[in-house]
Amino acid sequence: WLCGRVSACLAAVRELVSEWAPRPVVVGTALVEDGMLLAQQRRYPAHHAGSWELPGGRVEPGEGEPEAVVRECREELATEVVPLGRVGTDIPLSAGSGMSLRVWRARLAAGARPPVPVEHRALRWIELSQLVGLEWLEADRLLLDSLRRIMVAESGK
Ligand code: 9L3
Ligand code: MG
Repeated sequence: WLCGRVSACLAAVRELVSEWAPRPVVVGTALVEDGMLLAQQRRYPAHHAGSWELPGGRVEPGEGEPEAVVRECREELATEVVPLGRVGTDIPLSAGSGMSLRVWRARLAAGARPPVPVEHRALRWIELSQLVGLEWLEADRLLLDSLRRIMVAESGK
């Protein structure tokens, strides 16, 4: 009887700890130049193909978030960016994945090459008026208000 109680108790503790554990982070990059935001169109997986997203991907073990932003932009856009700070709030990604999307504002590094779509179908510099009409991934769409604010701030410079 005691063994049963102890193992039930351990199971409950294990469940609590896994809920408290930080969710693995996927970084997104809000690259804004001249008041325009860079969006990229996914090619895979099938249920994401054709939708638009901010460039980025999973933070690797031992990697900082700004480092992950720089690495993902090298891999996906073949360019150099400078992370500037967080944008908006964490967005939980699709149920079951246990990951969160965390977006960083960035600019192109001095002398950086223009971004190109290395593994995506297309890239597009989006103006404010085009922001809402784009077919964004669900998670990215939740950040449109925050993105609009930084585009407005940047276009005033
Ligand atoms: N995701 C959503 N919005 C984004 C990014 C970069 C990623 N702006 C989601 C799509 C995938 C997961 O995060 O389910 C991992 O991203 P990736 O490694 O496939 O880019
Ligand atoms: Mg990616």
